[in-house]
Amino acid sequence: MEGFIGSLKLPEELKTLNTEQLEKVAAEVRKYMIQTVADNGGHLSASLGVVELTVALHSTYNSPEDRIVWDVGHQSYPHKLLTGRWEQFPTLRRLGGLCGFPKPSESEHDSFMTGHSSTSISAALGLAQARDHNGDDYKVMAVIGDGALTGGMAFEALNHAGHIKANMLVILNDNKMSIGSNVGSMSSYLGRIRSDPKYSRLKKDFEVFVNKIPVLGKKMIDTAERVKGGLKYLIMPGMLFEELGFTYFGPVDGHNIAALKSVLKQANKMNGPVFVHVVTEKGKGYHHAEKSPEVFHGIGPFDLINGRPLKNKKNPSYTDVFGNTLVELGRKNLKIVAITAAMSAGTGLNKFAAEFPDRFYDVGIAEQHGVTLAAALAAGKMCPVIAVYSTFLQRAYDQILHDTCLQKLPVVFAVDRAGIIGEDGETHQGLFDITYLRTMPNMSVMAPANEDELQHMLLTAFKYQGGPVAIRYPRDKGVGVDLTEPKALPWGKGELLMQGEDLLIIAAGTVVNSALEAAEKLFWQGIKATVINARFVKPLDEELIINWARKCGRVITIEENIIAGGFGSSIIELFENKGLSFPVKRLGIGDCFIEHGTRAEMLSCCNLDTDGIYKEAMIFAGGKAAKGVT
Ligand SMILES: Cc1ncc(C[n+]2csc(CCOP(=O)(O)OP(=O)(O)O)c2C)c(N)n1
Repeated sequence: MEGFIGSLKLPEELKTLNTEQLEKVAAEVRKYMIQTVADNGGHLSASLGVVELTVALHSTYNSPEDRIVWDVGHQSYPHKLLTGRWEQFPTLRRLGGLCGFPKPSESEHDSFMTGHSSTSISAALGLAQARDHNGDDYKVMAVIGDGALTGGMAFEALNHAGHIKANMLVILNDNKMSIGSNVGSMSSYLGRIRSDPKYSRLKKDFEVFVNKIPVLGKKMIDTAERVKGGLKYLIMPGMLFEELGFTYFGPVDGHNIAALKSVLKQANKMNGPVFVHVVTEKGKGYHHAEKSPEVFHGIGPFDLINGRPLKNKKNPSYTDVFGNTLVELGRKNLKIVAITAAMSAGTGLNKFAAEFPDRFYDVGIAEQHGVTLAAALAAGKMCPVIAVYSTFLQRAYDQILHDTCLQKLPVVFAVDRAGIIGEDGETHQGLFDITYLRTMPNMSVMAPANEDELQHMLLTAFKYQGGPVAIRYPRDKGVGVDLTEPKALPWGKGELLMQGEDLLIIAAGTVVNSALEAAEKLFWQGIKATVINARFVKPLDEELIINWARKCGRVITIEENIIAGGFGSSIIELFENKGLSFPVKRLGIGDCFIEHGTRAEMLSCCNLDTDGIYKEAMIFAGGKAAKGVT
């Protein structure tokens, strides 16, 4: 550990430093973070924006006794650096290395695991209540972004914490941005507090005015401090939070360590729930990130000097193909409306939003609301598509089941980042959607083997209109096939790709490609396999599957999903329903969470790459194979 920070015992000694020294710490943290993320990729903009806030927090509070809960957790890099993980930081997001999100098993300074948005206030409230039950005495705080504050859970928790007058601190890191520009009336309200000179002028004028009235003035301030609805509350910023039961401080410049420390000191003296409104700049201190905070929100390795990504994408990603195809379909079908929960760029909806702003909804980080909105749009005879990452769609389980499936409403679910996610790790894996979607009555589920098939599936889904349809596809670039004119696929039909009578391999999704390669390797070992691209996880192509199972006598299923309740399980259920019995080997993810690493590394760890499938198939078919045998 070099530099000034190298001479310090962290985080304790931060408390002994003056502002100038703390600024030095902030500068070193920022530099190291930029260098590391340039090498490893990661969430840079959000972390850059909270460097001073993190320094101020750790120089005011005693972590790990005092508990800091970082909402989403993508902004926790400075926290990691100041709490004993400096040396390990170059392993960030790498296989076996530091996680990109807070993780209690990684450090006692990470008080609660996060990754999904808007959970921090609930978590901090729970920790604060546990502290009180146990008769302990420490501080608990949530650091939440203005984007995360658009999520319903954040309001539920504010509502609860204010009501029970919990002793806790909520720090709003307001940088005007979600991943892209933040949306919604709460965001506009914060904007007014931040930038409307009327608020600050009124606040100042009021204080000057009342202070000029010797006795009455002091009394008025005191009264206004105590009495809700008093004059002060009518004109002070943050009134909404005051009305929810919080004492509001701010807005304070989140890059001014002295100002931050002073506000935190005042906040510390208060009893009950306190809300500190901190204004920061996303991407602060790295001019490429300041200029394009959205690009540097989550980025792969990049060139430090020019800020450009190092990897050149050759093939379009599944996300790109989805976005482009949707624009094409949207031009022909004016009923198509698209919904995102604050992931417009991530889900490829930017182009649709630009061309059809009236048919596009960014609902904020509100997956539950987004799904019910989509269901009701379908009830109103529109053709909604909601594009969501698999992991975040988990939030809306009940809205899919109760509001959509139950009424058989034709909503198209574009389930992006389905399968192994890669470097974001456990909190972001898309490994459960086949299970939770296929078990819902009326839901249909498709999984394309390649990017061209994704186009056809999207058109097929819009044409179907018999109920909700989900299409799941991975965070990956396409396999490089030609993109043809989208055409409707035969409903519920799979595709026979290779014929052999020793073994039936049925794969769902892009694992079809590895299955084919594995089958070729098996062929050279004398094992002739049939390979079926399932295309439909539900409804299954029963005829095709049963015919070939009978011919081959044993079946391997492959999916990028948990095995429990997944695609392979649906094949076993099919056989059981038909009174058939075949040996079935299900390849997928076992009963565990998958950590971070590259997508290729993790697919290999799970035996879902070509070698892994080949090895498993050899063993299942009675041959022998070591991984890597060609
Ligand atoms: C439930 C859920 N939906 C979507 C996301 C993806 N996501 C990660 S960060 C982010 C924006 C968060 O904005 P904000 O809270 O303001 O933090 P900032 O990045 O601006 O610091 C989103 C939408 C998520 N993590 N969780």
